[in-house]
Amino acid sequence: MPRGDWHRTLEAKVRSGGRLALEEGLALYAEPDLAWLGGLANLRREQAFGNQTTYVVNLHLNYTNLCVGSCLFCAFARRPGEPGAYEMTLEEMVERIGTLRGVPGAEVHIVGGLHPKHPYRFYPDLLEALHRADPGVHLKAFTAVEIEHFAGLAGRSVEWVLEDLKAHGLGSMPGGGAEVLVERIHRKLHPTKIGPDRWLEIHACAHRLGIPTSATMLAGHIEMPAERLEHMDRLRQAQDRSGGFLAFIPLRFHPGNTRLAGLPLMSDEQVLRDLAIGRLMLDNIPHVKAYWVMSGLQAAVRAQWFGADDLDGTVVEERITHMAGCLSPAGLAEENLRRLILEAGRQPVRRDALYRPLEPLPVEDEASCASTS
Ligand code: V47
Repeated sequence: MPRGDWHRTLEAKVRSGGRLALEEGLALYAEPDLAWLGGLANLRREQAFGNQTTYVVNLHLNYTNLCVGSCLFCAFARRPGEPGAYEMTLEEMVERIGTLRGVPGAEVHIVGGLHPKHPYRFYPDLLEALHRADPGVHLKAFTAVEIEHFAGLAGRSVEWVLEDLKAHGLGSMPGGGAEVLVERIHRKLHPTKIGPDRWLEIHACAHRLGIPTSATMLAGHIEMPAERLEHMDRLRQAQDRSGGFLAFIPLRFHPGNTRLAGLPLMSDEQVLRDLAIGRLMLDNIPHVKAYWVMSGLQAAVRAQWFGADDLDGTVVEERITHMAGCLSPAGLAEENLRRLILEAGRQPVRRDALYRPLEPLPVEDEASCASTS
């Protein structure tokens, strides 16, 4: 079909809310007109969210980098005693969460390595201590990879672990650890960690228990466009069954200090392409989030015209990507995050951890826009 006709067919499909076929998604990876692709994704984005871009006031708490895993793409993990190894104490974590006190809709995003020594009880105790310190803060914690590790420690099922963590304050789960949901990538990059089927099973289990989650895709290493599409297809099918994914977040791989350090950093254009195709293929996942830490600030501004309706977040002190040579700031003050949205010509709207808009903000809160960096 001539390109003009193909463009018009896809535009009509998107306008009428039709579902894109996998071959159409694959062809979009080869589409030379990136601006047209952005416009197509923007159609879908604006149908649902108009001119608003939401963001969350949050704190990423990477509580330890001690890890028994050995993923090729990771610059964060350390063995005990290795230079750069660290772990936060419970008191330090409680102190950090104190910075969010009284901030409406605030979220703490807790992810760490697979610690070699902590017993299972450490994790519900951690959630309970944080919840007790500030019951108003939403606890978004532990990737499916960590949950599988905890189940091994407890000698219980994943379902038991998730129920127990929920009873101790778990509000939702982040989408990390998915990497690319393709067996070839699992075998090559993270064979000692759970693979695609198990990652999806754990998220399905969380959804059955009423724990919403998000889904990431780590792109820019050894994966092929067809594998990115396979990843999106598996997520789309899983979401048709459970409906529990709140957001899709494509992540830009940072090769520094990893065993893939020879690879180049993916271009901004590729970042935007993943966001746009994610928005178009994942018609059943409501939000597409640009994670400015990994995308970079400039791409995060442009992302808002390539399908992204949300920016994560104030963050405060991200470590996983910074240990891999990432040059973005570690966190952003809320006013600077809002500026990234205004710079894109969008309207900033603070949301809570479940993506519910909170604006208009109370006057005194707007005036003091949480200063986190
Ligand atoms: O799971 C690891 C990835 C993820 C590197 O759910 C790397 O809302 C780039 O999952 N370069 C953690 N990425 C971050 C994450 C996340 C971030 C923001 C929001 C949400 C959400 C989730 O980072 C890991 C892994 O896939 N990662 N190493 C690296 N060198």
